[in-house]
Amino acid sequence: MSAAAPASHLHKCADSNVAPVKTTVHFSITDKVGALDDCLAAIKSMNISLTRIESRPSKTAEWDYDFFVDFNAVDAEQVRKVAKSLEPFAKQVHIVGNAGASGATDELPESTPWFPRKMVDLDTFADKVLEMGEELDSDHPGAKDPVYRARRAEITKIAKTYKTGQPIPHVEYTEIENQTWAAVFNKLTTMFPSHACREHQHVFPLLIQNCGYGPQQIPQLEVVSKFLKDCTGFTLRPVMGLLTSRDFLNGLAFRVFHSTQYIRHHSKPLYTPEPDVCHELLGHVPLFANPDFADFSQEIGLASLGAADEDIERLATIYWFTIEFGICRQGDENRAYGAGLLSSFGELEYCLSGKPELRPFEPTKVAQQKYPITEYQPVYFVAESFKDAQMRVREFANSLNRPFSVRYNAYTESIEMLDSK
Ligand code: HBI
Ligand code: FE
Repeated sequence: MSAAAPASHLHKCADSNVAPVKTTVHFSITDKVGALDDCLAAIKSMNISLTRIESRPSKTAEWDYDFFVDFNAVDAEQVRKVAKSLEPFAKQVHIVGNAGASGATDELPESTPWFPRKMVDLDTFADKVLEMGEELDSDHPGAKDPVYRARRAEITKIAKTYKTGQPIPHVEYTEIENQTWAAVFNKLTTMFPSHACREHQHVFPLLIQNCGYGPQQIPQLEVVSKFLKDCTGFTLRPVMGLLTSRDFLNGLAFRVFHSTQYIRHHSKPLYTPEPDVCHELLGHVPLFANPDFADFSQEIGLASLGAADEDIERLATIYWFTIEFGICRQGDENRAYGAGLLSSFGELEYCLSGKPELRPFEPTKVAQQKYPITEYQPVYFVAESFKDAQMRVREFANSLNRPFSVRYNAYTESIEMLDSK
């Protein structure tokens, strides 16, 4: 296993369907007195407690209004009833939620897996991590170290309670933690000049100047997040551990990158079976400061909103072969831009050694590629540029079947749904 290559649990991406079913009903009404009253009365008569109601001027027909009504449904039957009760009063009733997935989909109006519409909706991901900090796999170097586990619990508590808009709390890293960071930092920085893409190398000195990068101590996520915000509008958000592919990719639609804040175990500084702060800060962060890469990443995120499970799997595979293990063409050389490569001493060397197979980046092919998670990749995909890769992903996203298209409004930090494409 390469150092800092993300772990074997990354492919477990199925969201579990647990009651209550988080649901958003989306409908439009014409500008007619009492139209909304009728709709809400219909819902109210069913004794459902709503968690949020929002209205917006419609994006499609000039004088219509779009409504977004959130509630926790007890089951698919209840969602169906709500949708039915609205039909006489509303146009285009659309369900966003997982109730349809559990069966009888044909009786429901068009149903789409739930997705965040506003940045604050990302707060709901916090307690849905796949692997908890406290329960490390038995092959994790820190599994039998109670001090390490307690320390992780302390750090992941920050992510558990973090809310959108707050500064990311400062972590006072210990001497041992800073030494682990130094070992990784010193090793990798010797390789960047000959192996990292020019975008990574361009930003790295700025991170040293502005964000406290260096061998002395682990930089603070808050400082790094502010820097990225200035560069591309990307921000970091602390996360307890691995999210489902769906949640993780959805974050990218808002230019939010979920970042761990804890560090690998000190017994094996050049190895980690999962993402840690070294992987995030040395691998991912420098690229998110690049505007084209930021656009590319958000494109994958937007494609993941409300996507079917199979499409999430495809997009996660594209994510894997680009943002984690991507190589790009620069002049007459190949260089690494994937964070899994840039944070792994061994694989960074290997991927450009001429041994593995390199293929051109074509999303439809990449999306079908199987990959090992615990060893070096046998095949890598080479992008011509981030702009080119973004255009290809956009084309790929358009080929996925979704009954609406989405657009991110940076002013309101929310997703606009455009009916049909
Ligand atoms: N969760 N916190 C976190 N960090 C990741 O890098 C990550 C994840 N979940 C899934 C994932 N990466 C990818 O492998 C794809 O499944 C999207
Ligand atoms: Fe990663």
